[in-house]
Amino acid sequence: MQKILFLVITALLTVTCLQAQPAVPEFAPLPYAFDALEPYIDAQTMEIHYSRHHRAYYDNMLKAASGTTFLERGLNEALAEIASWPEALRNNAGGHFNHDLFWRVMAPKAGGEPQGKLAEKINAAFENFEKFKEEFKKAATGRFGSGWAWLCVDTDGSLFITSTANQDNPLMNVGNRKGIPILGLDVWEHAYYLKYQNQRGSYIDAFWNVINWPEVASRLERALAAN
Ligand code: MN3
Repeated sequence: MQKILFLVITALLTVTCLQAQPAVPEFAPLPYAFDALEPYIDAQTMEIHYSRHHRAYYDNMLKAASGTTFLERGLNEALAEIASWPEALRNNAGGHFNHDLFWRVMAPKAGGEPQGKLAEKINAAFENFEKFKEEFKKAATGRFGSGWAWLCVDTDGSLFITSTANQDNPLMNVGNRKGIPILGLDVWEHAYYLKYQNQRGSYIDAFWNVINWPEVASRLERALAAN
């Protein structure tokens, strides 16, 4: 009887494991050429940043996640409970998520100003677009050392700006203000040093010329639907 029970349980576990295939995130292609964001972000920085830095975070995330259930429910869910996972996952899964977002919220021939609901929410939170830019720059320049500046959606649907250290992000339960990031700026030196050297402020000013506002607006819609 015990043996039959054991066989049934083993069979059930096998079926369950086969069904629950881990959702391995992809290392998506850069949505434009390395030189597409010139002169604001130079081709050499883009190539090294995407092919080496981002690639290393991605590969190391898979390595650290292998043999664990980390990726099974999806990357966003995993990041939301990152405090209970090893440091290597926090750094590398964070690094992968952050860079994947970063490439997509930029585009060639972009910039300008946000439109529609996104513009309304920016005005509601920061008074106007210029004041939003000032506050975002303050967050990005004020982040000591390496990290990110973010525009996020709060649980009530309003927008706020925050910054995180290293490869943390506002999805993580690690003590920063939680929210759904819809725009992010990488302020690690590897993101700007070749072109801007120590002038982080000039790099932040250049960022406004490459922001893909329609993409940020569609991330706002998804965040509102998920809240
Ligand atoms: Mn980076």
